[in-house]
Amino acid sequence: MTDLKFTRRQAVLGGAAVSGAVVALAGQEAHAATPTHKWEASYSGGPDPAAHSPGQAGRDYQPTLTPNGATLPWKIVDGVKVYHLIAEEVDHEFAPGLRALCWGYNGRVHGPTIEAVEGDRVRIYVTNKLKAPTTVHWHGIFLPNGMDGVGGLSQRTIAPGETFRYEWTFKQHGTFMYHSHHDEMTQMALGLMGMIVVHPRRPPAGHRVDRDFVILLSEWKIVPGAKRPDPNEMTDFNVLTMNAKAYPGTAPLVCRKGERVRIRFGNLSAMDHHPIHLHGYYFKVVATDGGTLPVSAQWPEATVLVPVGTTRDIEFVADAPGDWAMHCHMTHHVMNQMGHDLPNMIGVDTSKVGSRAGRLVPGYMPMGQHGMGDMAEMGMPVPKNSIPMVGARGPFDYITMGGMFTIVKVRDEAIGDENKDPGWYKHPPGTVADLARKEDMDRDGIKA
Ligand SMILES: [Cu+2]
Repeated sequence: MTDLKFTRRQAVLGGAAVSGAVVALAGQEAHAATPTHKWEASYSGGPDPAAHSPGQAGRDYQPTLTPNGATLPWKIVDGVKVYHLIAEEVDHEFAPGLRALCWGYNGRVHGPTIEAVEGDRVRIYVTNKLKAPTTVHWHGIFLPNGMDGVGGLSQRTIAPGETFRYEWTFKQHGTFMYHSHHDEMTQMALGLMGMIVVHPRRPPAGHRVDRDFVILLSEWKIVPGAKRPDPNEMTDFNVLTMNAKAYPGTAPLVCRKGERVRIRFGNLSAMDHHPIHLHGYYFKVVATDGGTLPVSAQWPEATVLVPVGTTRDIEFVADAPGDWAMHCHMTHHVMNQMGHDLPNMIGVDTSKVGSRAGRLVPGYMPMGQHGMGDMAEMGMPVPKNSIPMVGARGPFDYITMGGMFTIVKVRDEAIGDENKDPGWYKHPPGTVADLARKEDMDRDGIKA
């Protein structure tokens, strides 16, 4: 009885727990018929997911948007959604000025987002065009053990040139990921990963949003000038990415004022968790890769920690127009190809060093005595194909961040569905911080 009361209360509090309530109210029999013994709040589709026809965009869900990425196309064969992933080497641009030979899927780094609906039967072919064996693991998905994709443990690896078939029925909704699960350290460091979004068959109340973005966080070591990422790196990652792009290569997230926005983060970095901070808003953390959180358990944040190997969904209403920064709050993760074996020059008087050292090392330039902020714009000679310290020119000045940084652009006017960059925000007069006026300072007794 206690359980029933609790579940009813949850059902009143929010839609996310409704399926749990249905199970509890219908009693033991219904519980036995439930297709998974797992967390009921992540399942909305009724007792038999296999009885559903393939989910349709528009009718059953609002498609997600993967900035800088794509959604994997599918076709329907005898009621089954058929997808094809091709693992292959890809010449990938991280940001203007930096390319590297990575491993990805279907000509992309990372792979395209796989999108489906609860109850969909899916068949995913994986062709291996790499020179090494590989597998694909479907992170967080309830599936038969032999479809789990762990090389050696649940299947033999896919040899170069082979095509494997994975097949299951989605019995849950949420945000998940896929990645190689063979020679993981190497293959994930080179980019073999992507996101999976499964929409609820019967969206709980309040589930529908106007913009539904997908962002996969990852990290790389690319020695300036090198042609390939270095998978042996353990600590000193120097290219931090959202959907495999480092700012200024990252596309903005474009929203219209008043829209309900969801951002689904995944983190498949090798070694780092990323606290992602959104300026100008608070949001609610509404789901993890373990399923939807009951409304009573959702918590407000302005920064969401996305630990490695997890997903986090956040939701907010975009009610404040502007160009709002969204970035990892680890400050070394918003730098591009930063080296970390530098002497600390802060506060050092280098006025005489330059000319003396210049006699020994032509072109020597002492720097860093006032910080790193100016270095990106100095136009120092750098190795070909590298972007050390690079940020981007903003509407007011140089933006000194790179890496895991993007901009949420909220506009009053209509913006279309293509996530097209609307340019810089035009601030209403008098709403931008600027030089203080003398009469204001005099009035307020401020002496400078
Ligand atoms: Cu980070």
